[in-house]
Amino acid sequence: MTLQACKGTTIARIAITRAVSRALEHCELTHLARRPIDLALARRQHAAYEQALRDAGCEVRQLAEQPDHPDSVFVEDTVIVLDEVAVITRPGAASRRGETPSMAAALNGLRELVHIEAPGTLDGGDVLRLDRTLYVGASARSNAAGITQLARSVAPFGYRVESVPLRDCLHLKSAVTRISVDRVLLNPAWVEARHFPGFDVVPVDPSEPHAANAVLVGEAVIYAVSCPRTAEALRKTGIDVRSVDMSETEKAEGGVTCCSVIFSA
Ligand code: CIR
Repeated sequence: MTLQACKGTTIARIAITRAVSRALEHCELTHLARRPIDLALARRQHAAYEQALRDAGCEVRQLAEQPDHPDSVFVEDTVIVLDEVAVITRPGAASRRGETPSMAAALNGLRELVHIEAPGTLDGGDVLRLDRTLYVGASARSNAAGITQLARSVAPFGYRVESVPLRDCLHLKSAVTRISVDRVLLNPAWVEARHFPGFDVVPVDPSEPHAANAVLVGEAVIYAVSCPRTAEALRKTGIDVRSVDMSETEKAEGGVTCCSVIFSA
């Protein structure tokens, strides 16, 4: 599938997702209390999310359900895909390490693969790519050894890695994501704006701490309905916000970015 992207180039995009695990209710939780999850609703919402990806121009490739891996719908954490290479992570939560082999298999033939090795840990949710810089959240999930291994893996391709301190949130992309060619959406209570020079910073509405997580596809921004005030503010600045209801995966501490891995074909 192709789409007309900004600046007149035609880009084909693949979005890898994974069917929601029947074990989702047994997910890892760090900052939230456990609440009942409606699995059937989670699956319907996930299907609508995949449709939003298609509507934004992605070819969606859904990986098979992993019944024994509660958090496996959150594919973002298992890999960082760049144009030149894919880095298969070693997730910080031991319960999630069995999610990576099938992601590696899905990318085989599409990218050269490298792997984060023990004692390194790295979650893809901590890696925010802004052009040739990979900002990595120094979170409880991504350790110094993992960040160093990432830096070594991508340096030959001209990427720089910057470690970014965080507070009170799970991943860097809980706190900041890109919403246009020159803007990032950011929660100043969780990460400092000064780490992202060269980008205009749009703060979340203070009443919506989880509002900094957005998926940019071309010029469309896929965004959770749970953050209506920030969504309205983004729309007022001309951003094409595409709302999706993620209430059930949000109970598992997932946002919109973590349910897909998007890259150029
Ligand atoms: C976890 O704690 O690993 C999952 N319950 C949530 C992961 C969300 N991933 C992400 O934001 N990248």
